[in-house]
Amino acid sequence: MPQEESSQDNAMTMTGAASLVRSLEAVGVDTVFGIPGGAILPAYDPMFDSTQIRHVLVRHEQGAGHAAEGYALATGRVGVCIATSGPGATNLVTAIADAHMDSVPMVVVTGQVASAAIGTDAFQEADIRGITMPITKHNYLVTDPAEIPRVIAEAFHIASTGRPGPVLVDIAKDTMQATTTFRWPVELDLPGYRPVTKPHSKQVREAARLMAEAKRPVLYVGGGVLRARAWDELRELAEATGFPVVTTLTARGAFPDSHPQHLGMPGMHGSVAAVTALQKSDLIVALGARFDDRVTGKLSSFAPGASVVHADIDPAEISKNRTADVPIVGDCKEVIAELTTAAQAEQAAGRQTDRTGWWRQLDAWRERYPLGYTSEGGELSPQYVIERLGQLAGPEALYVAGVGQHQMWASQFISYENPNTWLNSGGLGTMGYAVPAAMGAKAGRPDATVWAIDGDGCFQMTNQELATCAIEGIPIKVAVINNASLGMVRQWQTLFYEGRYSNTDLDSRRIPDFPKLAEAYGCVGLRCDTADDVDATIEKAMAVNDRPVVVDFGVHRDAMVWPMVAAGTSNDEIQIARGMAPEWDRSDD
Ligand SMILES: Cc1ncc(C[n+]2csc(CCOP(=O)(O)OP(=O)(O)O)c2C)c(N)n1
Ligand SMILES: [Mg+2]
Repeated sequence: MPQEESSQDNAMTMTGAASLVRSLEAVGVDTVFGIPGGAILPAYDPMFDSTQIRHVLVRHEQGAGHAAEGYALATGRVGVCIATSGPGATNLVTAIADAHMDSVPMVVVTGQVASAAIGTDAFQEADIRGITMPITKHNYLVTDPAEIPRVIAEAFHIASTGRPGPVLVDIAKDTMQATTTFRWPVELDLPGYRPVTKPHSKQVREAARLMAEAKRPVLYVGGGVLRARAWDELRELAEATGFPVVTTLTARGAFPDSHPQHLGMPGMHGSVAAVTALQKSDLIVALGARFDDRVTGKLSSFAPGASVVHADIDPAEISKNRTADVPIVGDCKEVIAELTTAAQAEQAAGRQTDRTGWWRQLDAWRERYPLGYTSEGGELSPQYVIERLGQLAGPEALYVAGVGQHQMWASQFISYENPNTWLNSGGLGTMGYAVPAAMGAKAGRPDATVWAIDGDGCFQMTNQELATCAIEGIPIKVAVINNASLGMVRQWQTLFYEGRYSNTDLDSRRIPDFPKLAEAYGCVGLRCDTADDVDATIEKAMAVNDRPVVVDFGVHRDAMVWPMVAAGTSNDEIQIARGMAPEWDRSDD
């Protein structure tokens, strides 16, 4: 980030709009996703001339927002989306909330009505700053064109440092039309914003002491480890301590699934070993995780015997849900590296605890209760489709899920070996995330194979971005796991509403015809309804690289996601199938 004093020499006279585009270029933006309209129109004119910035014209602003998220997660850079005032801006709200919940670095640029008209209910006026106040990390309303370079520099700095998140820059139309002076670099002066990255050494030592003594420890790894790009450090810590690792829905890929110390995903649809390891642990080392209700189940009964070391860059997360015995504020990359050093020092001083009994117990749980599924009635199993997709596309591909049963199966049945290969909407649970997020990921990483794994319900929320993908040359692949229903909601109706399927039947085997819809959008459309055809169909889809492909997999609608901890109940109540709890040995307790 440029920090030097500006010199008069590089001051140039131009419009606010040109200053905006120059500023975006100066922070290194190469791709933006958006749709123009009246209030943002001045910015679109100089953008037309930019040789550095590729503008991807989406079909709905929500698509621009999720595409910016996908771009950010796939590349590690800040994602950028742009929209006009009023409805353009409000269409971005879901994606902004999504990025906020999952700590995705994103800068959102919106046009605002002319400054004199603000507050008059002018045409297409919406107080987008007010609307997004609780779902942005920071936001700006710019009415002075001279501020544009500084605001853009700050927005990118704030979005990408500390705990990442979305930053909104709303710029009045007349501010973009006015003449101003563009100066770069700008000096960043943010006295109220200094994220603590370096952990307190006393806290690290205290954590290492607890770690050395623990008999039943677990490393509880959250998405913060990916945001901090701390996967190498995590592996070193895990191997130095020999602790078991669980990775949450947002952290899948932070630690290789094939690693012998990996117990899988904790939480509502986590593995028995991961859920139970946390539950029975005597020490939880939480790294960039936030004790989300989908992980803890009923909070008061979560891991009753565990002490907690909680490391996070955001002090507000620490002791928010579960009291931390050792709070550590800092960047996970630094914290984890220091924890490893401190843990090794404990070992060198001879302070070690024998954990063979704990590992015997963990191994027994995972051997006895591996993830699995049964094929029902000869119909295609959704889990089988997803498992084969993961095996055929391999661990270098990127997988982007929608929200629902297919998302949980994609998290469970694909083996993630590499960081940032699994993208999904964890915190907000946004149906419609997959297609546009996959588009953004593929735009950012054109050489990678990008598979969206979507539900038939989710797909119908944002599939219009297939037109964008086809026209802009962004050849994503989409596997629609078509159970003709809002499957996850249907599962809850099966379990908790006596099978009364109120408004969850989509009838989407008939309408719309997804392969035909794909063809209409300039994509290749394929269909597969039997297990025997799965491999050949995936291979056919893999062979298409000049345009997007959509595969409609017609699957069994009664397949359910297991294991499951019903919402609001204790993790002790985990079920491995309907009405079936694991059989705990007496010695387990
Ligand atoms: C925007 C939005 N609306 C509603 C929901 C509630 N919801 C969660 S999962 C789900 C069903 C998703 O259906 P589908 O995409 O077909 O996936 P499936 O569960 O069948 O795999 C619904 C309606 C949501 N998460 N997001
Ligand atoms: Mg469905």
